Amino acid sequence: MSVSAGVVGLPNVGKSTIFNALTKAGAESANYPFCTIDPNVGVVPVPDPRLKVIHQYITTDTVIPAVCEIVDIAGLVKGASKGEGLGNKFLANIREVDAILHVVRCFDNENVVHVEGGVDPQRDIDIIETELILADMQTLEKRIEKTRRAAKSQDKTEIARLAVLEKIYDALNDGQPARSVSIDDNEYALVQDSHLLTIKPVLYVANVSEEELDGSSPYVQKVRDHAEATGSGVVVVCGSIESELAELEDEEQAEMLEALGIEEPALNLLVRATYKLLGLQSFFTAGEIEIRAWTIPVGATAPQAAGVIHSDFEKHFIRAEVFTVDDLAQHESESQIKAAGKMRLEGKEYVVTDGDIMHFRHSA
Ligand SMILES: Nc1nc2c(ncn2[C@@H]2O[C@H](COP(=O)(O)OP(=O)(O)O)[C@@H](O)[C@H]2O)c(=O)[nH]1
Ligand SMILES: [Mg+2]
Repeated sequence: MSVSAGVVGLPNVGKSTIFNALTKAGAESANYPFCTIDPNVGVVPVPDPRLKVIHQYITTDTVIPAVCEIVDIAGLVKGASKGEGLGNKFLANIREVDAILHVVRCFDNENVVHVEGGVDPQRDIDIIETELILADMQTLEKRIEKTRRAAKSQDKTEIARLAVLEKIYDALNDGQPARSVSIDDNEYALVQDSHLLTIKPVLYVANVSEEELDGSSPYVQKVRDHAEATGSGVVVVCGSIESELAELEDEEQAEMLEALGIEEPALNLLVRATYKLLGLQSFFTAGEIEIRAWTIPVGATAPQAAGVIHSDFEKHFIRAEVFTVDDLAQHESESQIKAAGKMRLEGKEYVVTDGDIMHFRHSA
C-alpha cells in the first residue's frame, strides 16, 4: 500500500530541513531498511509508544515500527498555477500525494530570506491555497465542459457528476478549498478522477524559532486560527532543533530533550498526525521472531489485515485471535490473557481496531 503525504509551502520556510530530519531519524532505526526511494521521497518510521509496552512482556530482538511515506515537494511561488517557477512540476507532485503537510514559517531570521519580504503566516497560507484553488478551477473548467456534453444524453451518472463538480467549482470560486464542500462517499467517487489538489486533507506545520517551542507565539496563533476555521490540525515544530535531535544517539538525544523540557521530538507527533491524516492505523503481531506494527487503512477487516502480511493469509483466512496492549499490560502473557478469558476469536467480518494485537489462523 503506497500512500504518501507531501511537504508543501513557500520557499525557505523549512520544508527540506523538516523532511531531512524526518528521514535522518528514520535512518537511525536499526531494524528496518528505511531506504530513501528518491532524494525527495522518504520512508519514515511511525514512533509508537505501544511497541515499547508490548516489548516489556514479549521477548524478541526485533521490533519493527510501521512506516509512512513523505515527499519533499519543491517550493511554490505566486503564479504557480500559471506555470511560474517550478509551478507545473510542483502541482504535478502534489497531485500524486494523498495528504498535504503545509509548512508555514513562524520564525524570524534575517539571515533566511523570506520570499515575500517578512513573516506573515496568514498571507503565506493564502498564497499557497490560492494557487491550489486556481489550479483546481482550471481542472474543473475542462471537466465541467466535458461532463456537460456527456450529460446531454440524460445519462444519470453524468448528470449527478455535473452537480457535484459545479458545487465544488462554486466553492473554489468563493476562495474555499474543495475539502470544505461536504460531499458523501458516492459524490466523492464521481469526482475522484479529477484528482483535485484542494480536496486532499491538510495538516499545518508551524515552523517556530528555537525560543518559541511551546507554540504560544502570535505567528502560531495565526496558523491555529486558520486551521480551526478550515477544519485542519496544527503541529508545532522547530526545524533547526529537530534536525539537531535527529543527528543524536539515543542517550544524547534524551539529554537534549530533558534540557529542552520536552518528552519526545516534535517530529514524533508530526509523523503520528501524518499517519492519521492519511487515514492509516496499525495492528501488531508479537512473538519471539519479531514485534511488528503493520499498516492498514481505518475500517480494514481482519482478512484484509492478514493480507498485508501475506496475500495467501487473506485468501485462506479462517479467524483471528485478538487482544489489546492493555490486556497484555494487565495479564502479562498470552497464556494468562487466555486463562482470563480475554483472548477474542474474530471472524471475517471483524473490523480491526487501532492497536489490536493479532494472530491469524489460516489454511495457506
Ligand atoms: N532559525 C531557524 N531557521 C530555520 C528553521 N527551519 C529552517 N531554517 C532555515 O531556513 C532556511 C531554509 O530552510 P529549508 O529547509 O531549505 O527551506 P525550504 O525552502 O522550505 O525547503 C535554511 O537556512 C534553514 O537552516 C528553524 O526552525 N529556525
Ligand atoms: Mg527545500
